[in-house]
This record gives sequence, C-alpha cells and structure tokens, in this order.
Amino acid sequence: MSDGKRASDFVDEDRLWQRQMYLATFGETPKGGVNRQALSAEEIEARKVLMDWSNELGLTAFVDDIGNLFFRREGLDPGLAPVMTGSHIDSQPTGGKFDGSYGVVAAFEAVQAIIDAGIELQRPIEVAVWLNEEGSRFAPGMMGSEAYAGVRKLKEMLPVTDREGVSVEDALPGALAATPAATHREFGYPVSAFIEAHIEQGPILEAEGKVVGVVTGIQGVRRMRVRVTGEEAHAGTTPTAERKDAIQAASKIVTELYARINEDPETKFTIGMMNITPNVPSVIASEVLFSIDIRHVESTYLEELALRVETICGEQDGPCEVEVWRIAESDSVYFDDRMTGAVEAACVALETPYRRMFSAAGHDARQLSYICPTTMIFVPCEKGISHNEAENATPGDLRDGACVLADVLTKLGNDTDTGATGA
Ligand code: HGY
Ligand code: MN
Ligand code: MN
Repeated sequence: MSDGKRASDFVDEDRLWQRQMYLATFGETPKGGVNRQALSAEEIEARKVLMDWSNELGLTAFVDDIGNLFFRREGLDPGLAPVMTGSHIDSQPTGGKFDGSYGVVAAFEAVQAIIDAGIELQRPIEVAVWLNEEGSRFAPGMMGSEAYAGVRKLKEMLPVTDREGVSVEDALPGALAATPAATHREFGYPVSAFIEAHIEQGPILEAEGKVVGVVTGIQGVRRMRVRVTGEEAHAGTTPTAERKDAIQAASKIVTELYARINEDPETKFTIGMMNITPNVPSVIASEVLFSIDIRHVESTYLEELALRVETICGEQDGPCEVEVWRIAESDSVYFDDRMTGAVEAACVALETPYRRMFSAAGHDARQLSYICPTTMIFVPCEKGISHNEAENATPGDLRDGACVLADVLTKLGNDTDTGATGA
C-alpha cells in the first residue's frame, strides 16, 4: 500500500462521473433518462463498454449461461473465493441514469482505486453485472442473480417473452456473442461476500443530510397477475344485460383492491401494467391482464395481503372469468451484521455521515444474501425520485459511496477467515 494511503484516497470523482454519464448514453431518452432494457441492443452495446473498462484495468472477464458478467482482479491467494461487488445495467423503459448502473460504475471505480493504491489483497475481487434485474421486458426480474444463486432455474427463464413475443432464449445469444472474450463460467461460482452500491431510490438520506445508507435488509415482495376474461361484442348493438365487459369487471376488482389492500400506510401496493384486448373504442373488451406488486417489511402480513388479493378476485360474481396467480414472491431479508458493521466502520473512518436503513426497493443483493454474507451501500438521489427519467444524483455523493465501497472491499479482500465471510 502506498505510504499508508487507503484505496479511498485514490477514488476519482470526475472519472466516476464521466463513466456514469457515458453509460447513460446507451439508451438515453429525450427527457434525460435511460431506456436500456434487458438484452436490448442498447444494453448489448453497454456490455461491450464494460468489457473495455475491464481490459483497461487488466481484469479477467467471465460470463454465465444467463449472461451475468463478472470482471475479476486476482488476489494473492487464488484458492480463496472472491469478494463480489456490482449491480445491474438494465433499466426500466422510463428509467434514470443511476439505478443499477451506479453500482457497476462504483465497483469499477473502487477496483481501480485499489489497484492505483498499489494494494494487493488475499482474495480476488469481482465486479458482477446481473442480467435483467428490472424485469420490465422479461418478467419477473432478478433473473441473473436468481439463476446464479439457484433460486430459479434457467429453463424457467428462457421461455419468458416480451411484449413482441421475443423470448429470453431468442435474445440471449446476441448478448453472449457481443462479449466473446468473456470466459464461460457455471452458475453458483463460490463467493465469499457480496456488497452492492445503489442509489437509495427514496428521500431519507437527502432529507437527513446523510451521504451513505448502511443497508440492513430488503423488504418482502409479492408479484402477481390478474386476468379478467369477457367477450368481444359490438359497442352499439349489444344489450347491457348480455355484456361480458372485461373492463367493467376489472375496474370493480381494482377499486376493491385499492380499498382493501392499502389499510396499512407501510404497505406499497402498485398496479403498474394493464393490457386490454382488443383495446379499441367500439368493441367491448374481452380481456384485461394487469400486474400487482405488493411490498411490506412484515412477511407474515405481506402473505396475508397476497391471500386477500386472491380472495377479492374470487369474490367476483359477474359474467366474466377472473384468474389470479403469483409470478414471484420473497420475504424480507436481513443482512449479515459483520457486513453492515464493515460498512459502518468505513463510514466512521472516512467521517462520512451515514445512517442504517432498510431497503424498500428490491435488489440483486437479496439473492446473494441467500448464499453469502451481503450488504448494500446507498447514496442519495434527488428528492428520492427513481424509476423516472428525472432521477438524479451528485458527483460528490457518488464519490463518497465509492470511497466507502473501496475501503470495505479492501477489508473484506484481506478477510481470509472463511467462517467470517462465507467461502
Ligand atoms: O422493483 C424493484 O424494487 C427493483 O427496482 N426492480
Ligand atoms: Mn436497481
Ligand atoms: Mn430499478
């Protein structure tokens, strides 16, 4: 290590910001946001940039069968499992410049700072880029980290199609072919610990004047679909009593759901997607398919809410058929105290104002927490806005998060006690 300097001393705010802004050009939207959905042409171009950054740093690239990318800096003891850090680069269709991509850019910055500081670590460090975290194109999301952690099988993911009928299986080869220098790796490659940097996607840090959130866990989620089936008929000639109007039936269900699921202000209940068939003015709708996304920190109560959705759907006694099913469900997870302690200690040493907090948004770190000690570092975003093209953050906050990350990676990278940090 160069005269006692820490890796954080070598974090370069401008370099980090330039990388962040350059990545945001892939899928950039006129309103200043990003539309870089999983396996899209924009995301494939961005993956090539990550390969270039990896080459510039002398890292070794790996890829697995779902397209997760791993960029590895060797450690002094090749027999030790790596410490991993990273996030996702896919976005929502009206996403922002920072959601996911910050965690990848901060990871590259932290590794570069460790290299620039002349720090050799016992463990390898790997930058992980998880495929399809968002699930906006191929639902449900988290495909990369779930395949890696063994939560869901690849064969369940490959048939999933987007709105144009393109499947993951159709789209994946293009992404894999774009990074030929990445060596193939099996799922479940051993990992000693995982830490993800991410914007908070909420208002707390900014409101409290804190720079870093030491994330202690992620709240649970239930992702569901409801299909209401009626019958297409003429808008002008069909008597009211004979109509099987899917929009009318779905509207009743939606009103009931908003009335009966939202009793606890801590519940986050969202109907974000609604597809109507045939969706033309003079035909009575034959089908309404809509999404349900429920979040709550109390897993037992969350399950109660999912059951309540199913009851409400079952109560519908009109002429339309109603189906409801679950596509993804996770309970709240709580991160390893040693990992949150390591982040907290780095914040104290750097005199970076921080607070411990729970994540209301979902992240790939959930899946990693099932297989190794895990935590996250949050940084503020303007007014907490995210999943919105106005998403914004400051170069200084991004730098401070990367400084904490660089020093935590240095600590974990020399933690060879496998009991302390997994493999
Ligand atoms: O849905 C989520 O919480 C994540 O941002 N995809
Ligand atoms: Mn994200
Ligand atoms: Mn997101």
